[in-house]
Amino acid sequence: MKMTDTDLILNADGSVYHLNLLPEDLGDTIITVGDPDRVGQVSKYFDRIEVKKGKREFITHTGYVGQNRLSVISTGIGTDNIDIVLNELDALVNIDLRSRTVKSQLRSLNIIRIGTSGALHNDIPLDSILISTFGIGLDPLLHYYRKEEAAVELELQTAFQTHLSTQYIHPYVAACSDNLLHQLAKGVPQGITLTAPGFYAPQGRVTRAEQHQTNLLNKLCSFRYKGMRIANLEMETAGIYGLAKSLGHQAISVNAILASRLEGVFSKEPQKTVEKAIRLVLAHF
Ligand code: R1P
Repeated sequence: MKMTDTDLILNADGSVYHLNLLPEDLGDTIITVGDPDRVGQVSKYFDRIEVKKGKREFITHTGYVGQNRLSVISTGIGTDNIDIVLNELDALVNIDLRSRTVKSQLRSLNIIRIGTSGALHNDIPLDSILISTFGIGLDPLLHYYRKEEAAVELELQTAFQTHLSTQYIHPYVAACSDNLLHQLAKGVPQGITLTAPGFYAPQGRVTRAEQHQTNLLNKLCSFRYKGMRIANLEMETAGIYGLAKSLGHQAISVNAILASRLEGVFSKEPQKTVEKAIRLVLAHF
């Protein structure tokens, strides 16, 4: 397979179009964050920083924690940006950018999201950390890619589609990487994360606009499947899990719980909670 100049756009220095990175700029583990300002919040823990590059909302710092070379990259908000970030990350490791052909030896990246999120149940404490076992996507990103569907993903998808009972939404389901879950999740609460294609109505927030799903929050809360429930809401996890799986990478999402949606309460110390999530992840390197 050969990519054309428009399939895979490269900048004048040979870097990938949006991330503005060359293959050697990338570490072995990738931490994604939504907020470009969070990149420095992560890289301040690096023993040394070798690369600082960026374009638009995609800021990258690459450096070392001990012997481990890590890159932290901001994705901005939403799975439309995840489409760009994951495909360009994959191109950096799995496509020969000179010949524009797929390499014979493919690499599988470890991708760890450190993001913010709102809890759907009162027993998930504000300012706690939660790891996503599955992402349920209400966004359309994975309708454009094929991935291998595990039986549990298909069952969960069918159960949730039936529960939603609407023609407007077509959810997809993608699981986290078992390896990364095993590495990171010891002692950390876990749950299903719902990825929404917007912040307001798509996450059941009241706005002045009339909405199709007037009872969305309660509907999401009441979903149960084989003892599992939706724990939290955000805007990237399902896209990261689905596209990572489609491209052969490993992904996990670590959520700082900044809101209790049922109580309508927002964290008084969001930066401290995000910092807690960052330290939890970096403690593994
Ligand atoms: C919305 O405010 C943003 O915050 C959450 C959502 O997923 C969305 O990107 O995550 P981040 O703080 O990682 O951006």
